[in-house]
Amino acid sequence: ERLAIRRALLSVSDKQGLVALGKALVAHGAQLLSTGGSARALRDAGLAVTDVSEHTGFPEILDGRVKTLVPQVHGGILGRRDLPEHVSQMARHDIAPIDLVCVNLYPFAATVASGAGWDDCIENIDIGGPAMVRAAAKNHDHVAILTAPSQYEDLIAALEAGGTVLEARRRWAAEAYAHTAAYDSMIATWFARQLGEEFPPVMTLSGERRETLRYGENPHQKAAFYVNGDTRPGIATARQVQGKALSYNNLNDTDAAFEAVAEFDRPAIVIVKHANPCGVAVADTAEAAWAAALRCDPVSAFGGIVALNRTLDAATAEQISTIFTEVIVAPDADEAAQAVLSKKKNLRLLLTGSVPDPTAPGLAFKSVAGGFLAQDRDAGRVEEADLRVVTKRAPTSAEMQDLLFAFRVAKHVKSNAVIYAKNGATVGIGAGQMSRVDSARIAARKSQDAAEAAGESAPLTSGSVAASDAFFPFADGLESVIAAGAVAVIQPGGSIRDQEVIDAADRAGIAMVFTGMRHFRH
Ligand code: 93A
Repeated sequence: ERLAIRRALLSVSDKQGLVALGKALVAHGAQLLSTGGSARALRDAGLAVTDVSEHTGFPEILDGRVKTLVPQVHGGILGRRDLPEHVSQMARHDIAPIDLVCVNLYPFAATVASGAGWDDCIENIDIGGPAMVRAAAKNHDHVAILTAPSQYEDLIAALEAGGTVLEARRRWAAEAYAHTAAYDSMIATWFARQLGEEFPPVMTLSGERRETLRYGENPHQKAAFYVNGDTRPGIATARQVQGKALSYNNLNDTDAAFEAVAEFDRPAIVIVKHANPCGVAVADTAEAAWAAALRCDPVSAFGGIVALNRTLDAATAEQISTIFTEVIVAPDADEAAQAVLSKKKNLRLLLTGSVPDPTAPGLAFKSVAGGFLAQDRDAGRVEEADLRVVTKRAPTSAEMQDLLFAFRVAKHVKSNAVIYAKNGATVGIGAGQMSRVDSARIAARKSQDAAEAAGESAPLTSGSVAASDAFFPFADGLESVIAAGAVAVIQPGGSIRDQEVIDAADRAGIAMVFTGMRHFRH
């Protein structure tokens, strides 16, 4: 059974698609009721609109805080058309039924994000909007509720087919409650923050479903991607220019790659496999950075995710396309680069508009049995001034640049992480081992393999610098790094055996600096 729409109430902050929706409703015989700004937008498009205040006989008062919070509106939404008692009460109180409510709420998140003050944020807490949304969703047997411009198309199609069906109204109702739940959770979190509680007593992870994914990490796991309205440039806000849909693993890896590449000021390339970088480089151009990053581990780079912190140009796009790549993510890509990549139908190209601030605060979550862990995202970064030289020999200025580079890479490599770097490029990455010595050895061995593949006689690690994401608990890890050819080392320090480790460094004549900051990543 299809329900026709005789009266619709439109009250939206996001005016996108509003006029098209209004036109379709009028064309199908509906009367439009609307509030201040929405009514104006509809009228400007030449549509006949009744102001809610005129309809109810009650003006908008208290600076708009009370616009729709009146029985004529809520009775019109909540009244059951199948109960004679409801129908007669509505008639007695002169309440006309409202068959469609289209509302999206005051932009609370955007107001907070804009850095607005307390009063502004409070004023942007929508009261009347959620009340109508929840009321209409409750009475979905008789009323359709729309909360996002992306739903208008379906509604217009339903009008053309003679009205809305119950199944669609139930789906819209579910989306409506998800919308108001996410909204209130945002407000609750904001309040707790204002009170100085970074971690509120109750935390609801809220987001809107962007898409249902084909599967999760493995084909037997179901999965979906949720976005929370955070405007941080990256995976959630990126525009996909070409290629098929991203998988769960693609999303995770692309996020890791783009967050890592954002660490660098110079043109940089990060190649990621299984959420770990397998090649990172900075250079004067993205093309040069690509060549240097690829050289680190060309075998692993096959089927990888490539991230840039600069606009992708045609020359770099050409080079990247010489190997099989799953995803390229960059702030932008010029037309020539897009033309190059368009020949690779399966390659996904994501453009983010800009690069995120790696030092910006934010939260990170991890699920555990029975709950989840919440922590600040790792926004820490060390600069040269934070370093303490602990060896007799101090790093040269070239070594210093590479040390800072390598430690920044270490932050994005799963622990235990050991990274060798030279001339602004990684030359060996050891990730995710249970022992630091193993990470050091694996990185050196992979570098040896890379050198052999490139037909070079010396391992790439000889004369390199090395970074460790956490301190060396014993001298053995450091000795293994020295054996691989590292001449300078960066590590947090802080082990009770620091002196043994420093002595080993001095015996080998290498330079070592302590950061005082650790970058575990699990
Ligand atoms: O200030 S409110 O909480 N009080 C209300 O009675 C009310 N009714 C609708 N906010 C209210 N709204 C909201 O106004 C809607 O949720 C929508 O976001 C906005 C649309 O206002 P306008 O049509 O004037 O742009």
